[in-house]
Amino acid sequence: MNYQNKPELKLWYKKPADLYTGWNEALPIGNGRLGAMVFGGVKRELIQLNEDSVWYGGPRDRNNPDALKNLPKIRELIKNGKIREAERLAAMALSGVPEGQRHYEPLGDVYIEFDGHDHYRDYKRELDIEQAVSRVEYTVGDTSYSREIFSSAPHQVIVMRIKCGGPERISFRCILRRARYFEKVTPVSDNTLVISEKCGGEGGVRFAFCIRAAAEQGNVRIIGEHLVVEDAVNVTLFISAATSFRYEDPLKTSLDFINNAQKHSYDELLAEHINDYRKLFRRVEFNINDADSDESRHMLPTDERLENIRKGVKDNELIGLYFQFGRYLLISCSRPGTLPANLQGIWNKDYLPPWDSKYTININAQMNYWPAENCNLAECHKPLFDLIERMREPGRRTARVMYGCRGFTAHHNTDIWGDTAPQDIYIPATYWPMGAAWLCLHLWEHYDFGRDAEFLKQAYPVMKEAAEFILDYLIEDDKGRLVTCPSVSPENTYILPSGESGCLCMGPSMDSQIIYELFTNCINAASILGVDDEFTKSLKDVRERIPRIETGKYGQIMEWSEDYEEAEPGHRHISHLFALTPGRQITVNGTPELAKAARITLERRLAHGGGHTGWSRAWIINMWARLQDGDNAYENIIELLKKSTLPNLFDNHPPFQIDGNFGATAGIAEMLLQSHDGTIHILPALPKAWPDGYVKGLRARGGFEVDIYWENGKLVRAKLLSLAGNKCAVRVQNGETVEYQTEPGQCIYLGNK
Ligand code: FUC
Repeated sequence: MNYQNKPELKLWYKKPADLYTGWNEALPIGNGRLGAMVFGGVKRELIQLNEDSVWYGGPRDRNNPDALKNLPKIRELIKNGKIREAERLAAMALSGVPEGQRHYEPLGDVYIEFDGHDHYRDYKRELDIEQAVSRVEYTVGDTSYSREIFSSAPHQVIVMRIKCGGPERISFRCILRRARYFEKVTPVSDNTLVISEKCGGEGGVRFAFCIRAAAEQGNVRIIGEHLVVEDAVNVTLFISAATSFRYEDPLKTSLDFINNAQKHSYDELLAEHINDYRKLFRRVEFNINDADSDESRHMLPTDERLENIRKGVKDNELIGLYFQFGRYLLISCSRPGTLPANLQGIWNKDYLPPWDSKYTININAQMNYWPAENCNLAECHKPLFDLIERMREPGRRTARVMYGCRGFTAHHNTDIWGDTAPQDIYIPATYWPMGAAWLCLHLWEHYDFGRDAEFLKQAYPVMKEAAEFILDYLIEDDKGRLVTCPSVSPENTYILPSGESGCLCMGPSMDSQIIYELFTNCINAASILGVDDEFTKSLKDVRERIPRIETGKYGQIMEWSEDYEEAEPGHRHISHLFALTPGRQITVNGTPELAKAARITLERRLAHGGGHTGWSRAWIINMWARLQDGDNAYENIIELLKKSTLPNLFDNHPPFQIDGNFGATAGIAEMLLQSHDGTIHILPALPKAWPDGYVKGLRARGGFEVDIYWENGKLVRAKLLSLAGNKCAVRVQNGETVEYQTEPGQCIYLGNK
């Protein structure tokens, strides 16, 4: 295979995205904090903007003051099988007051109206994910026009360059909009417009967003609320924003961002941007040789290639693009110092978005970060750790006020302020106190991949606090096991032998599996740091008493601590397979019987229509990968592309939700390399559909970077770079495992060098 022959990493289209209906065709750019959807309109361009900290309203204490006194009663009702009554009381006594957290909002819109441009030809727009630059080009008469736009992390501005070549010049007018949620647009100089407002509700952030035009030749002025450019040759637009979440004076800060950017030439800004982005992006390469695919696919725009997949055309290269697009998105919406990727990353057009475009932490926010470590973007994981830190104080309060427990807790959602009180009055999801515990597993994963002892020192007390809550929250069931109560198996319903159905329960399997992971991580962390012998002893004792993973009447992994019938056997959540992934308790090599039961569970879910949301399908890809079944993993990638992928390659819940993008990217990496069971497993789930290919720069736990080359479905060579100097056990396709002791910087070669 020719390793030099790399496919172009571009999404491209022959038509603009429709301004009114085409948000799912528009192309996302972002620097972690400041994002935009670029429509590429010819006569009318729309840049729909987001800034990650523009949220409605301030922090609140929503802990239910009646929770603690009703908790014993709710527990008793559940123990006695009076589920309906327990749920009725929980809805009043355990819900947050008020029931909802804060929501994310758009920053605003920039509309650009070009003069002339009625008839155009040779149109093309693209998103180059090797550069993180979006471009539009077309011709009007004898003049060619082009636009280039990117969101610069080094300069914290969005920069758009508009150029023309030919007899005509560039003339347009710009307006700023924010639906009905703004007071006015203000000119602050003869080339700059500003919206500077407060974002609703008590304690909401103050924000500003600005646009400035700089033209070569021609002129720039302001008429009314329009920024007007006439007869220019080249124009550079600068868009910036800031909020009081980070800056005391958002308007001054946004203007400073533009002033500072303007000290550089456009070419410098572009070069710095590309350079900064590539430091992250270029760490991983993935290429599947597509010899048997139809070569003419290269001539087709991305949306048509996606359509072809729906018709059954094979296009591995599009899968490669989709994988890298996931990495592109994470770099573009989650950088050190930004907020973590929410349900839509940073890209949201609605003032009241689906599920508030916040953080759902019973799978979705976690899934967003599954590719961070294995796909070599560890620093993009950091915003999640900042959020966990922000949740600590509110989470302590929730633990104490609602449950009388130590430590910190959170339920199935959180928001910009780290709100930890329950969200919604929705029985299948709301009364689930495991959010903080699950999030804290990410701290260990970050350590385990990178092995930075300093990081572990800071992370351990947070993990410990999450564990302390669990120690206090657990109660004994009638078999003497220690279980969470009340809780739910997100977001499924069970049927009791009496025919009564319910959600509230004692010890759903997922909770016990999360607890097992959390306690194990704490025990390992404490031992590495040489602290807390007494505490870890109590964790070990309790870990012995939580329910084991059990199989039920269908041979499946039980979803609850009793073998209840599921009301929806095809439910999108497959929470009881947490132990398979992202957890590590079920492994093909370590627990083959449980792995078999996990397969039955998965097949049962799929047979009943499971995987119908994008993220659910992405989870399933990861599950098949962990079951070392590459062909089924591949089939589910195809299903994801067929059924849950929008023209701009955004994942479709529906509507757009970014978790499926990230989950699938992580899953593809897991097909090629795994390291969760104490070994580094090379090509654990290679599908027949990918006979030849290579991947470079994936990360394995223990501080390793791995390059893998394969042909005819067999490993040809692999290189493992040891960054932390740990020992490792490497397993190859025939199951053979070889152990190595390494020095930092040392490379291990398998096969041909
Ligand atoms: C959970 C899921 C839904 C959706 C929402 C944001 O409640 O069950 O499918 O992803 O989060």
